Order: sequence, then structure tokens, then C-alpha cells
Amino acid sequence: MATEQDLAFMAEALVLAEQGLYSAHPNPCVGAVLVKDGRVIGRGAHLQAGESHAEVLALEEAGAAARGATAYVTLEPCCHYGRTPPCADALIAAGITRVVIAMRDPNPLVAGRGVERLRAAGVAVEEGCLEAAAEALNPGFLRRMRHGRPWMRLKQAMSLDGRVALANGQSQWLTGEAARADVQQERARASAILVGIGTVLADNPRLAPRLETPLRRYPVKVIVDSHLRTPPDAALFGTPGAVWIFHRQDAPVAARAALCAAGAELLFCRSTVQGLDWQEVTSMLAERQINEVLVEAGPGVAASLFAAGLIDEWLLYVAPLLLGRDARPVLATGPYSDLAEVPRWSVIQSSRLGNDIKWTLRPQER
Ligand code: AOF
Ligand code: ZN
Repeated sequence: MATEQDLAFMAEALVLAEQGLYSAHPNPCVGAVLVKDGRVIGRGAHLQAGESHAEVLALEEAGAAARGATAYVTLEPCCHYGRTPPCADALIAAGITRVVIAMRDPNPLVAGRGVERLRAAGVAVEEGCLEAAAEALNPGFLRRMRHGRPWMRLKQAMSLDGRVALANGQSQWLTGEAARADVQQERARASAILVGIGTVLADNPRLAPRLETPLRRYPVKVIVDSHLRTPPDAALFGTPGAVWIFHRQDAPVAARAALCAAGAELLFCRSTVQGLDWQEVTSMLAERQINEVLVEAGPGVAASLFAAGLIDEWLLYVAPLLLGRDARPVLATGPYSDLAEVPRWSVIQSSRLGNDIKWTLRPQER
């Protein structure tokens, strides 16, 4: 059983783990704290793939004092040789006698074997300490490992009457500065930002986070563009981050050459009568190690993703204004004739940003 003290040290490890939120991709955010005689003797956070894991950094800080200490780690220590050697072995070699973990690592290369290795070496292992909080840290990594697709986060800004643009298409800007600054943070933490070709043609977006300090890593810019209509001089080619374009096999050859020359990577994808096959798009993104996708698409792409059951989270910035009855609806679904059938969402978080409200919603299970 986890003690009060265990919970407090794990909470500290979770805060450390958050340091990797913008950079750890495609690896998970992980934090580690080493404790001896009730005192913290080492701390670590995994910041970037290829760099040391959290446990190793904490062991380095503790040095010889690690012998006999307890390690608090937000994810099961690894037991495989990846870009770095196994953490379970490092903990054993350093003489750690007890390891408290928040959750197991669903990576098939680990998946319980880290815990087994520690126990086999005589280390006491406590599991499930603040597990829900650890799960919440890495929705994308966990979704990819468990389901072979990224965590899909749809972002939209809407009016009080549930509209995203005037009938003539005008939509800039519904929300105020604080909400728009928050979107930059959401972009920065994403592994990829996804838009449809309609958005590229209408808004010519740059699709890179605009932040004061440069990032260690920039999200991949993903365009879903069946017929390769993306202009090779689109603004998104001039901003940091790779460009991937999903298209149909019969897209024009001349467009392929021009877009490759502009720096895009073209990804051929199966299509259905409705357009590109979202299941395939998302599984291809996962194969390419994309954990979290911020979908900044218009209502059309949003509705088709929703119909495919592929929206894990909905970030809704609600501006207190009315766009009128002929304006474009946020997510055209239905029609429904029974309230028992309408899709319902759970409010995960609600906050005020300037004069706007941000809702974080997740679909309710049926
Ligand atoms: C840990 N501690 O801090 C992290 C872990 O290629 P590598 O060597 O960086 O290994 C990446 C995998 O290791 C990653 O997919 C996940 O399963 C695990 N991440 N494990 O013990 C850490 N970041
Ligand atoms: Zn490790």
C-alpha cells in the first residue's frame, strides 16, 4: 500500500515529468525522485528522446547515496536497450531497494518486464501510486502503444450559438488574445498539427507555434489533401517543422514533383467515397511515432473525424458573441430525433481566458 509519504514523493515526480511536455515526443514524459531517510537525494525528468531517462538522471544526482534508497518513478522503468540502456538495470546496479511506480509501461518492449526484472533482483516494487495522474500525462504515447493510433485533439473556436464562421467564411477572430495565446501552447505540445486542404486554401496558415522562446522540437505539419491542391508556395513551407501531405494514389504527378521540391513528404493513403480513410491516416501517423495530434481543421474535416469515432478530446474556445443563423455550425452531425441518441461529452476542464471560455471535452462512453 502506498503511504502518505509515497503519494507526496510521487506527486513531486509527476511535476518533474511535466518538464518534458513540449519536448519528450515520441517518448513519454517521465519523472523520477530518489528518497533516502525521508529526504530527496536525486531528481530527474526525461526531456528528449535519445537523452537520458528520468531514473538515470536522478541516479546521477544521487551518486553513491542511492544505495538503499527508494525510487519514485511515474512510469515502469524500462528493461530494453532502446536509444539508451535499461533503467531497471541501472536502479539495481545502484543498490535501490524499493521502487514505487505510478503505472506500467504499455510499450510492448517493456510491458511488465521492467517490474519483473526489479523483483527478480530482490527490489520491492509498489505499483499504481497516483496512476490516474500518470495516465493523464501521456495520452498520446499511451493511445499509440495501446491502440496503434495517436491521441486526436480537435481544436475549434465557436460563438455562443455554436458557429465557427459567418456564412461568407469570415472567422478571424472570434476569440481574444488570451485564448489565441493558449492555442500556441496547445500547438507546441502536439507531435503534429493536422489540417484539411480547405483550411490551407482558405486561410494559408503557418501552422507553427508562435512563441517567444524557440522550441527544442517543432510539430509536424500534416495536410490531408486527396488531390494535392496544396500550393507549393503556401506559408506553412516557410515555418519550422516537417510537412507531410496525405493524398490519394491518383493525385496529379506534376503536383507531386512541385510539393516534394517545396520540402513536403508525400504519403499515399487509401481512400473511401467520403475521402481519405481516417483509420489509415491515423495508423500511419502512429507508425511514424506521432503521439498527440492537434486537429485545426474546419467543420467538414471535424465532422468526418467525429463520424469515424476518432476524436479523443475536443478543445472548444467559446467566444461570447452571436454569428447568426446562417453562419457555419461547429460540428455538423445528426439529424437526431431522440435525445437518448445524441452524442454527449464530459467536461474535463473549463477555464476562463480573458473574455472567452475554454472547454476540454471528451466523448462519453455509450
Ligand atoms: C523509462 N524512463 O524516462 C522513459 C521511458 O529509445 P529510448 O531508450 O529512449 O526508450 C524509449 C522507451 O522507453 C519509450 O518508448 C518508453 O517505453 C520508455 N520510456 N522509460 O524507464 C524514462 N522516458
Ligand atoms: Zn528507461
